[in-house]
Amino acid sequence: MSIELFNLSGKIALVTGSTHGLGMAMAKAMGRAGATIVVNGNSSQEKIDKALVEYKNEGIHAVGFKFNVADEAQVVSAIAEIKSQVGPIDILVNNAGIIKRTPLEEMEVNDFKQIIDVDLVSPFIVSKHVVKDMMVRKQGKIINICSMMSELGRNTVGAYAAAKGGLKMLTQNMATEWAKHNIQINGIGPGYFATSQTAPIRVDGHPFNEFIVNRTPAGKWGHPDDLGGAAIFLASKASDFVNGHVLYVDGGILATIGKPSNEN
Ligand code: GCO
Repeated sequence: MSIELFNLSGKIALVTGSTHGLGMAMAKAMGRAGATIVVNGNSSQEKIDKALVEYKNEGIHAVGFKFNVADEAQVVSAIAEIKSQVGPIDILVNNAGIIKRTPLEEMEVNDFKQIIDVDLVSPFIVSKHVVKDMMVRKQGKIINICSMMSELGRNTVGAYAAAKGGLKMLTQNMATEWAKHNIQINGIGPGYFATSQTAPIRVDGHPFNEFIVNRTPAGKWGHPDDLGGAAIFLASKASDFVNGHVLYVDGGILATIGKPSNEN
């Protein structure tokens, strides 16, 4: 019985921004649990095709769809195409996101708006159009990828924190409005992970690198594979009575005030 709880066989999972990084890691984990993965990217078809080879080499059934999650018309047409070519979406992971690290007082308004658009409005757009079918089918899983910045501020990431803080509350409101349709909407809050997005602040000798290792009780950066279990859990029957919850996978960062750098 327990293994069945986490079996995603027969399920179709759309993971936005899943050609690389955390999105790909979560998608691969759900694929290994049996789901068919709908891979999304917006940069190039070449990047999607390259990712599909990676999924295939791991024995994961994956199909690719290039569309911009911030463009409602593209989202509507992509969801219709996915439904006709693959089937109705059972699991939606709103992972696609961007970040710009700039002091608030120096940030261009357009840059601020772009981050809100991609990191907060897009999950609303994609969810709004995916949930319609879930309501009819009386089943569905939506997982919004939040952040440490859903709970904490940090210098130079104010727009991203505003978006991710909003995404936590949007997750709670989606649960409030849609749980009655047997749809579970939750979030995953990754701590600090070794990805291309954090590469600039992770380089050897960068002060932030040492800071995070010291600030994280586990004493290290997360590896993208560390998110797989949380994704499978929130995408599976095992979380059928979990709603509006953000599951932090952060090595303990949010559990502690931290410690002086000379303390073990
Ligand atoms: C940063 C990082 C973070 C992480 C992640 C933490 O500049 O602080 O990029 O934003 O990516 O979101 O949860």
